[in-house]
Formats: sequence, C-alpha cells, structure tokens
Amino acid sequence: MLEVYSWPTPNGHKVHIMLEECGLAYRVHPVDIGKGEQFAPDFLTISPNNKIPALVDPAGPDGQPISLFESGAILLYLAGKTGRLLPADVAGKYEVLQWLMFQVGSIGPMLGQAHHFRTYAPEQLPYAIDRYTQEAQRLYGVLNKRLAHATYLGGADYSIADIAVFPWLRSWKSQGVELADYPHLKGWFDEIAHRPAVQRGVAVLADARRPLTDPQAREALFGERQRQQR
Ligand SMILES: N[C@@H](CCC(=O)N[C@@H](CS)C(=O)NCC(=O)O)C(=O)O
Repeated sequence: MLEVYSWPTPNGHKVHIMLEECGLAYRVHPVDIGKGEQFAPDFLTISPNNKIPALVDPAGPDGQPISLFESGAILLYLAGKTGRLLPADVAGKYEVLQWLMFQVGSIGPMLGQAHHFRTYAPEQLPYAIDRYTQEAQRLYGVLNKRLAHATYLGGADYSIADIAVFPWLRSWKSQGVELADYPHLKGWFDEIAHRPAVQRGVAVLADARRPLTDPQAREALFGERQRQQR
C-alpha cells in the first residue's frame, strides 16, 4: 500500500490524480498545512522542505522502501513504477518532461505568487500584484499556444505533464486570469476536468479544504514557523 502525505492543494492534487489514473492502492495521511503539521519532526524526515506532497512506497526498487518528496519526482516515480503516462521512446519522453519541468519551474511558483499577492498578502502591493498577474497571464498564453498545435501538453497522448499542470489552473480566477480568453487551453482544461480519475483525485480530502486566511494558517504558512526552519 502506498502511503501519501498530502493536503487538498494543487501539488497534492497532482499526486492524487496520478494515483487514481494508475489505479494504485494508497492511503492518505492528511498534513494540515494551515495548522503547521508540515513542521512535525516525523514529516520532516520524509519531506525536508516542510511541504506536501510526500510518498512512501514500502515496496520500492528491489523490494525496499523508498520515500519521496517533490510532486514532480513523485509523478516520475509512479510513471516508472507503473509504465503509465510517460512515453517509453526518448523523443516522446522528453517532449513530456520539458512540459513537466515547465510546470515545476514556472507554472507552480509563478501562479502561486499571483495567488499569494492577490489573496493572502496582508497589504495590497500593486507592483507585486501586477508583476505576478501579468506573469500568470503570460504563462497561460504559453500553454494556450502549445495546445493550439498539440492535443495534450506532451503531444498526442495524455501524460504526467497534463496531470501536473491541470490542478494549478483550477484557481484561475484567484490568479487574475480569465480562462475563456485562452480557448485552446480552456478546451483542454474542460476535457481533463471530466476524466473520472481526475474527479476522484480532486475529491481526495476535499472536505478538509478551507481558505488558508485565518491567523493560525497565516502564521504556519507565512510567519515565524517558516523562518524557524532556517
Ligand atoms: N515544489 C513542491 C512544492 C510543494 C508545495 O509548495 N506545497 C505546499 C502546498 S501546495 C505546502 O506544503 N506548503 C506548506 C509550507 O510551505 O509550509 C512540489 O511540487 O511538491
């Protein structure tokens, strides 16, 4: 049984969707990042960056346990374990990997900052709001152009690149974006949103989801607890 340490956020959803797409058996251990549970010593041993998601596979390589943090690494591990959602041929594989890296390096961090400055920052900072909103809109444009010429981000087939990007776009409103302005991307988004495994994946821990704007959550996510990790 795979052990998943997670919370219902975009990075958590990436892993939940992958597990559902692959039909793998897993148990979810909620890590309430609004209550500071990401700083628990036991969790830090498997996720040293105090972030969800993390995965423990008791039956890893050579039958030995393996533990992983970083959602992109977890998607790659599960693709390797199952032989699913990542092409085996070199060209196809790197077509997918470049869009996976684009999500990890740009989509996640930049859309996260747009959401932060528009929703969570204690004061309105027009420079930061403009900078990250415009960057979010530019990134949506990059995806839209790609999907004008490809059915999926990695090419002809649905892959871990689509699974990585999709959960980030569910919050387009709070990133200052109008999804309908990107018609190729919207068509792709709507199709993926209807996949049964995606619907099951985003439903994981859905009851626990709440806005992370209360003082306890602000302190855990943006306050002194973070600086104590230095
Ligand atoms: N690069 C990491 C980012 C993970 C991440 O930012 N997780 C957030 C939730 S989406 C988190 O756990 N935040 C808690 C914290 O920063 O203390 C990944 O892709 O796994």
